[in-house]
Amino acid sequence: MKTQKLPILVILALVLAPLLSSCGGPSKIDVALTTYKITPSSDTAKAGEVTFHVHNDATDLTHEFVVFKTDLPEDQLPLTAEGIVDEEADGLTSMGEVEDVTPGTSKDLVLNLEAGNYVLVCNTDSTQLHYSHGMHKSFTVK
Ligand SMILES: [Cu+2]
Repeated sequence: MKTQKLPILVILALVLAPLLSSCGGPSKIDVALTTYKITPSSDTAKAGEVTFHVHNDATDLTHEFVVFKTDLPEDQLPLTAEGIVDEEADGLTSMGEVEDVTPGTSKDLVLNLEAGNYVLVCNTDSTQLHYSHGMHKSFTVK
């Protein structure tokens, strides 16, 4: 009996180890902001703690970074009368944001995200309406 149990345990360990290591641990996403584009290092993350390391690579404008949980298409979020994304509207939930990321600087945003669909947005209206100028990117948490 003992001689048969041991190989099974070894096989279980070999199968489980990679599974466990792939589902634990926080995700870290680098997010580059430029005028007018958001470029994350990955468009997916694992559910749990996600750190967005947001850096403004633009030389001209200050940007911000907002994470919305929503099933809406990234370019069809509800807008306010002023033309920015309506953060209070039905169909989306603001999960958190960093504001006033000046050119050449960075800020970290640490969020606890469940599996689902998200949209990353710059919702600034300085000079132009940044969202309407393309500062949005869909993001999936699995
Ligand atoms: Cu912006």
